[in-house]
Amino acid sequence: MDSVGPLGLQQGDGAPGCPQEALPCPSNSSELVQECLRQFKVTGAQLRQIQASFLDSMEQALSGQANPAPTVRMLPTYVGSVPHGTEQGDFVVLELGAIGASLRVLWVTLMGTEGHRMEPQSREFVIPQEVMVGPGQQLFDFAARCLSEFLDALPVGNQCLQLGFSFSFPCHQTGLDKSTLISWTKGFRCSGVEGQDVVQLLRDAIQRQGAYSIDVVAVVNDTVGTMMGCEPGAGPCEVGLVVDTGTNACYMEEARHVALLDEDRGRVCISIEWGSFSDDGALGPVLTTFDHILDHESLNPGAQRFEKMIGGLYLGELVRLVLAHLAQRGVLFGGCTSPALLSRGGILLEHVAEMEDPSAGAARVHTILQDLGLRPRASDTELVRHVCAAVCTRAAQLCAAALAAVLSRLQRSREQETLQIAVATGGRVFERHPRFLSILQETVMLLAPTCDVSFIPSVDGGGRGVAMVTAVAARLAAHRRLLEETLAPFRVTCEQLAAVQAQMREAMARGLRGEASSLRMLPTYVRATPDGSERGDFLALDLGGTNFRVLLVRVATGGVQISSQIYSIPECVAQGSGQQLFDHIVDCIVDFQQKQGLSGQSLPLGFTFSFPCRQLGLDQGILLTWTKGFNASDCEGQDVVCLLREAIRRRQATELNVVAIVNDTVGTMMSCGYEDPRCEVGLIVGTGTNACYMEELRNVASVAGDSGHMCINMEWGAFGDDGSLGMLSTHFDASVDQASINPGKQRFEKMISGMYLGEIVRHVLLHLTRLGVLFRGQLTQRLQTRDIFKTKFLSEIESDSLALRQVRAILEALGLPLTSDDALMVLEVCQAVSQRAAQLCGAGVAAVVEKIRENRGLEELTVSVGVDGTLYKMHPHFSSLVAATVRELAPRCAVTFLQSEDGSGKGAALVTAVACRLAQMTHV
Ligand code: 0WK
Ligand code: BGC
Ligand code: BGC
Repeated sequence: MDSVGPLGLQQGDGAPGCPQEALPCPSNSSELVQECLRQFKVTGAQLRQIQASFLDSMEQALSGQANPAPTVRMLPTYVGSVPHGTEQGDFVVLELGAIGASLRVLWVTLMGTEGHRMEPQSREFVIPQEVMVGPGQQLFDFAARCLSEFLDALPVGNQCLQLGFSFSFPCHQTGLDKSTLISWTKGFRCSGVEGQDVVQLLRDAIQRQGAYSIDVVAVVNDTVGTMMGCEPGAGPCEVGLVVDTGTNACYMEEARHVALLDEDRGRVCISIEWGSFSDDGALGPVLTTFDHILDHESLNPGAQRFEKMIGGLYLGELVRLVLAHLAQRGVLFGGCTSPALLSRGGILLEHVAEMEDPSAGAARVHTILQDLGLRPRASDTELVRHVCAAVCTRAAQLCAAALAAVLSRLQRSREQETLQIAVATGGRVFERHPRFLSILQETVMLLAPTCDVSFIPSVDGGGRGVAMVTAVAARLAAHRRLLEETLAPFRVTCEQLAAVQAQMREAMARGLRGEASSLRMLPTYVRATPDGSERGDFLALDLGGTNFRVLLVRVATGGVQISSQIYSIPECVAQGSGQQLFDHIVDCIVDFQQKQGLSGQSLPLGFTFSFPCRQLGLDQGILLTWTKGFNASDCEGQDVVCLLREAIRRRQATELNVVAIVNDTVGTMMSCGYEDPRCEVGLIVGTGTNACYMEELRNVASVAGDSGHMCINMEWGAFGDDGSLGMLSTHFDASVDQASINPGKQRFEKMISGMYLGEIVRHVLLHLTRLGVLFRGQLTQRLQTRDIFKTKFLSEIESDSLALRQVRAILEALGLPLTSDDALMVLEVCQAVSQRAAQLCGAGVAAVVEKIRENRGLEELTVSVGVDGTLYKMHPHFSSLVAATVRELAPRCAVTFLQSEDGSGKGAALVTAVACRLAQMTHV
């Protein structure tokens, strides 16, 4: 008598053949078979338990639970929408892994909504066993060779072909064309591939093959291809179910339920990878000893347990193990076995499907068993059919339990009591097995009675679906290329930034010498930064930024106290008459004095006037030109201190004593200089942008004296107005400049500051929409509205803490019709525009600090820069990009950026205090 194997199964000496003397057919062979097959019976309760445990595992994985790791993977596939049939074009599809030991290449032509359906051309190539378990490079080279062989037969010429790669194994996808293999399944076990990006491996192999120019634009799991290939009339299918050598399903989940994704809108296709489902509690009771043997002898013991009970690669094996067991016990075939019966893979899915097919008579079963080297007796054929039926029925029922869990998940994620859904099915188990689909349908109806499910067989194994995804990927790839081309001019190189720095240095030198230069280098008559001895109460005005502020500044030994009030400057006043503007300013001052109980008190007043002024003294400033949307008449060329004093006179607010006018850069430098005496540069990046710094008086041609310092207001906003920034200016900058109230002016400012960045972004978005890259090409009225895209949106959209979902919310509030990819592209546009602005600003600061270092003939310079302005303060990355650019371009300067807390009003008060102190000293 043969020994009993460790699993308690009869294990003949394994040698095929018959026992010495033929074993009579035991009378109870049928019971013996039934008793053996009872193991494959799965009760309704067990199926429901599997369904429930499966659903739990799905939801644990969706929520990103890692410990214990759920046994189904729930992998996002980056396919965000079911096909809307508009896809067009010729695509090559390479299928690897869907159909066991062979790969398939297809040529698919998509005709869009209008055209009729074109039959894909395809060819199948058998993969040699040694290639399936050899080095990964060998497998991908084999695939690339098959690709060429297939294309050799087609008139493709040397056009660049777009390829969709259907790779039917568990992969972590990070994009439509980026996918890392987690683990092989289904008889594949090539080395050097797990953990690698399989798209890159294929691209490298195609490169090595070098026969055709093929662009691999998408990698797709076969379930996704099956779902996407669903006949438009029948669908849309929102579940893809494959039972071929392996088994798996995908479905459209609400993106907000997928923790891995930073999406809250729309749906995303999830590849469940249910082959790895195992839950001892639920599956343990239905696993038979044959399942354990099969798993133990498989290439990946312990893995894909669920798949090994359903997949076509295993159904034949399970039947073989049962038949071998029954034969060795003399229950079947008179105890005879055969090499096919005793060797792995001896019985294939085709055998099982045919033997179970009611239309295939006993004779056909007999023939098949004979072809397997067996000598079946008449009674054997029916018993064999029972074995096939038991194995396949269980497979279909288990598949149904999993599918029912998916349907329950869909009901939950869509909060629907009932669900009407189309499931695309693919794979040879469906095609070849006569009853698999019907058992599946019946069981699903039992387990998911509130779901109305229609099963749509995929017409060509998903090749079309893969082509659909490839078409979408190709469109997205084309969009990405157009986005990159559009944003390329904003990518400023280090060399270009160094050139800007050098040009700014030359312009500074020319400006200081009083020669023609786009940098006016205006002396401010501030000769020193505060030394802490300033004292007194001062009124200060702060005009030119986002807000107009009136301040009371008390400078005392204990420090500086400020109380202030913001007043608005309506556009009609900013662009009205100068008299109206200055009368409005004085009204605000008087209102402030009343509120502060200062009425009648004569306090020295410092006026931060943030516009280019040629100063003739501390309290004399001739407005050269308005900027930042101001355009009040009869002011340019006027001394604004006089204009203010006239308005004060008109208002009889005689107690107001204007002592100093300062630029906001100077006010900011002084304000920060009060805390840090090394602060010798003032920088504003707000509505406008500008900088000032302490220059050696000897270098200032327009002011007498060779010793000491003079703070110079560079008015760098106008840098490049002589065309010197032409090489960096884009046609978007030109559009913004043309549409501004001062075209041709403030070109540097218009590439950097808050008043313009939003507009630059809007023009880029318009351009990309016209190209069809964004917003489905819909040019909405809102997007064509000037200034609708505020610069603060850039700061919000680029903040790291903001998920794409919030980016979407901002854009939707703008009434922009978003697709899921749009938000990401808008974010990239904002990043490109703000990054260039910060780098250009950094190049400017580098020019200034290097000037100071060289002025003082220092090897190393330590200096602080006082900064203010909404853009600099609010944008999440602007300040760090400026600092990084300065480190790059001025490595011998240790620069500290001090964000001004109290604005330049305090600075204006300090300048006034210094002026008052100097005035007292001269009067003493
Ligand atoms: C606050 C300063 C003010 C300056 C403004 C610039 O107190 O003088 O003009 O920053 O920033 P913005 O308000 O334009 O963003
Ligand atoms: C793979 C899946 C694939 C399924 C059907 C499984 O072994 O892990 O990715 O979808 O087989 O081909
Ligand atoms: C003005 C400067 C000012 C800067 C920042 C520019 O438009 O010309 O004077 O410093 O904006 O507010």
